[in-house]
Amino acid sequence: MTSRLSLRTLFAALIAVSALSACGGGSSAPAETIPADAGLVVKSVKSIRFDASEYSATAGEIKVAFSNEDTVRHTLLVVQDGVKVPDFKLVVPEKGALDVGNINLAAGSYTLICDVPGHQNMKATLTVS
Ligand SMILES: [Cu+2]
Repeated sequence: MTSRLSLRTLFAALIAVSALSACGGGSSAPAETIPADAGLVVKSVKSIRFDASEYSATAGEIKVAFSNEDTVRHTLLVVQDGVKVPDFKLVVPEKGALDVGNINLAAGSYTLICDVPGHQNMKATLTVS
């Protein structure tokens, strides 16, 4: 009787724990707010990837917001024809982090990358028009 009861209690506790972790609880700071006037919003998400494979933006000065919904550090750089756009790098060190920066881009096709070692799968196309 006693052992059966404790097993049941243990089971209930396990369910409670898994429900908690499913909610993503445990991150310390609440996610910062993405600016409403951002011209490009990129999120890093679970499994070391961006939240989309293609993004688009309007040529000129673009406010880029980069958020982290993953649990490891990510960066965001813009590359054109194999050359990084200078003086632009956004960094989100942990879950819930947000970095915002401006970049001036002419119309064209660009690649978004994360330069953290081992994250070479993080690639997306940015079409600026
Ligand atoms: Cu990354």
